[in-house]
Amino acid sequence: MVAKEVALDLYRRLLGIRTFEEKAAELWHQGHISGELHLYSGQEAVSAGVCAHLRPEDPTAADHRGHGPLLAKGVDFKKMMGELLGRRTGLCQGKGGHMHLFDPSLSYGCGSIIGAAMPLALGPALVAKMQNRDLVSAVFFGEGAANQGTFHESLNLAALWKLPVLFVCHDNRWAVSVPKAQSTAVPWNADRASAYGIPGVLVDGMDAVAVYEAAGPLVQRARRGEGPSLLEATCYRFRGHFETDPLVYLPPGEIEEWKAKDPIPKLERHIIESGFGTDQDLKRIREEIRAQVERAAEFALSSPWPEPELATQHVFV
Ligand SMILES: Cc1ncc(C[n+]2csc(CCOP(=O)(O)OP(=O)(O)O)c2C)c(N)n1
Repeated sequence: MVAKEVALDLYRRLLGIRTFEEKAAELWHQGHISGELHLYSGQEAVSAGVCAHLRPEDPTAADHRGHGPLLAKGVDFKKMMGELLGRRTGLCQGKGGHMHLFDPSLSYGCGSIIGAAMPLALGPALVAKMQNRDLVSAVFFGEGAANQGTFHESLNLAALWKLPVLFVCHDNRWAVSVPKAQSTAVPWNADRASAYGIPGVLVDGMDAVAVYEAAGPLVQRARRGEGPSLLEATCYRFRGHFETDPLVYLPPGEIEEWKAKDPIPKLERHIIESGFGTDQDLKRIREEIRAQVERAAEFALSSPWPEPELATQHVFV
């Protein structure tokens, strides 16, 4: 049971992600976004529940499906939408695109190479430890990435050096079209944590309150200097791997089965049943967030393209 403020805060984070992602899908299908688009719809509770414990200065890394943690940390919708549309006003002046989002104000970065974010999360964790700062480095990835060597190397070194890292694995059942059961030797990645002597926790990633409650003690132990842990959240992506995915590999009825567990109506029921808010209150929040996302889309669509000269700025060599 969480307090009213926490439940409503989680609701805003869930809605921020879902509403932004739906608008991004619409803009992609209208041809406003170049390249592929890997959306986070369905997995919102994982980022919302974890990021509610993070401070802006906590280093946060993610992979190709990285919109969730950035939105959950409270990114400026306008700057993020600008980046998706490749505009000059985007987070990276339109040069990164949707898979390469960087926001120094939220200590956030993501990239397209599967498994690459985990070792990168150890660097800022080591710095925090050496500087005696109580920061937590959170890294978000998929269950497919958990079969990369980088997962095991990162868990091992983080455990050995007792680094303040929270590894967050989204088990959304599919790595593109490969089901977890055909790629992973054990049913749960959380169990792999024991091989490195660190806590591994399995949580229902369709339940924002459950994720919030599971992540809290792990974040706090990292802040106290007690080392890393692994949180595995069972979840599901409500859209294709990317927007051109025909979804031919899915067993019939699977998407519908998971949509019935949608984290947003679940939290709405919890809020209403706990007396934390009424239907009207929730409608007001939905409208407010919808308006913010619409304004961000208008801002991005009317933003200029980056000047060609910018191509060579921020290039090291
Ligand atoms: C090193 C590397 N290999 C392959 C790819 C192509 N690729 C992109 S997403 C993906 C699957 C990732 O699955 P998972 O980690 O479960 O994340 P999900 O897409 O389910 O969020 C692959 C193989 C890549 N981007 N990087």
